[in-house]
Amino acid sequence: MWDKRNDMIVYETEPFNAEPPPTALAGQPLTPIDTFYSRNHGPTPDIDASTWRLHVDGLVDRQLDLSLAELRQLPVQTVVATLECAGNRRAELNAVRPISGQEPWGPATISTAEWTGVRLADVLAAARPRAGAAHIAFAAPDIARNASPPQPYGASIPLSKASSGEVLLAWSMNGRPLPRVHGGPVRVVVPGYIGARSVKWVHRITAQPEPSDNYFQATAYRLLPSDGIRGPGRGIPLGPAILNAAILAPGNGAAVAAGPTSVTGYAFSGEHTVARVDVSPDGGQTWSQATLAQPASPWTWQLWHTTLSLPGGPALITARAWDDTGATQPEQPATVWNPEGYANTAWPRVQVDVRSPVR
Ligand SMILES: Nc1nc2c(c(=O)[nH]1)N[C@H]1C(S)=C(S)[C@@H](COP(=O)(O)O)O[C@H]1N2
Ligand SMILES: [Mo]
Repeated sequence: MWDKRNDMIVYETEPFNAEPPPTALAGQPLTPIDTFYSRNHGPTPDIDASTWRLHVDGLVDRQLDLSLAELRQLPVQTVVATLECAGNRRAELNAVRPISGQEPWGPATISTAEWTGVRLADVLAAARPRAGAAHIAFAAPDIARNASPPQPYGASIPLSKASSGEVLLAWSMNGRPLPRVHGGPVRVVVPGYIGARSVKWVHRITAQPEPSDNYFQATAYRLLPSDGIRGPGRGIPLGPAILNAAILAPGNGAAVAAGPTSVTGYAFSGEHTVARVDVSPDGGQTWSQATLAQPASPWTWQLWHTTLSLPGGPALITARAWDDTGATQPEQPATVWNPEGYANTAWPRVQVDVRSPVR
């Protein structure tokens, strides 16, 4: 479905929610479109690019109403950026204490693409936000039935982020027209922020003094205290992505031959840089450093690899990333467990069975 690879892990078909098997992401700086995860809260709209329009309003000197052809007259910009769903790795939180009504995402709800479009900053410069504008809200037409009350998808980011050069209104992904399921004809791409802020099928941009009151900004995508009571303004709103990492290969539960074992994964720290990744062959007793690949841009994950020499029998491979501020990942999912199951950044672990060659 949606031209995805056959081995995609599909949690729901309508709305479409799917991630690739972790090994499909291994060693690839850019994720092929057929492998890129997809997260949807409502049915995928079918928007005619020739009649699509973008309205810019709110606290601006000049309201805009742009066609795609008009948008394309602004300077074209390409940014390679990683999108990570805030629910990435929720399955490991479910194992601590079950989280109901949320997709049990594995560690592959993250992908990287080359996005092309125009800078949101250039559109805002044309509209000229007024004094008092502090947030830029995005609205889309897809209606999320599970929102309370049911409503179209929306989100916002601070004006300072919206005015930075990296935030795009994109119509192309990996050199191809933006596929419908990924937000075509035009989506927002907010590099360094949780995926939820990269609003697909965007049709309205509003400058305002406060963050969006849309359900997905005001109520969902927040770290709730353990009482789990949700409501507008409750919990810590998620914006910039938090330092995270995963092991992509070998896969969890894999059998590997004794001797040197190649271990690969990603680390991602949103607006920061990953400074180091440590890998342990024994569940965190001893550590060595992985080799970090040069990232394709400041806005992408950093792939890493190392070779471990594992003794025979069961082994627990563990990793932990550090960023350029010295922050590192918490050891246990229980430390970061939260009622909606967002932002699991605990040490990733992969259990393997090391088999000695038969003599
Ligand atoms: N209009 C709209 N935009 C949306 C969503 C949505 O459901 N509707 N999902 C958000 C979430 S939670 C994520 S993680 C990303 C997923 O983008 P993708 O489907 O291109 O991977 O889109 C975001 N933008
Ligand atoms: Mo998400």
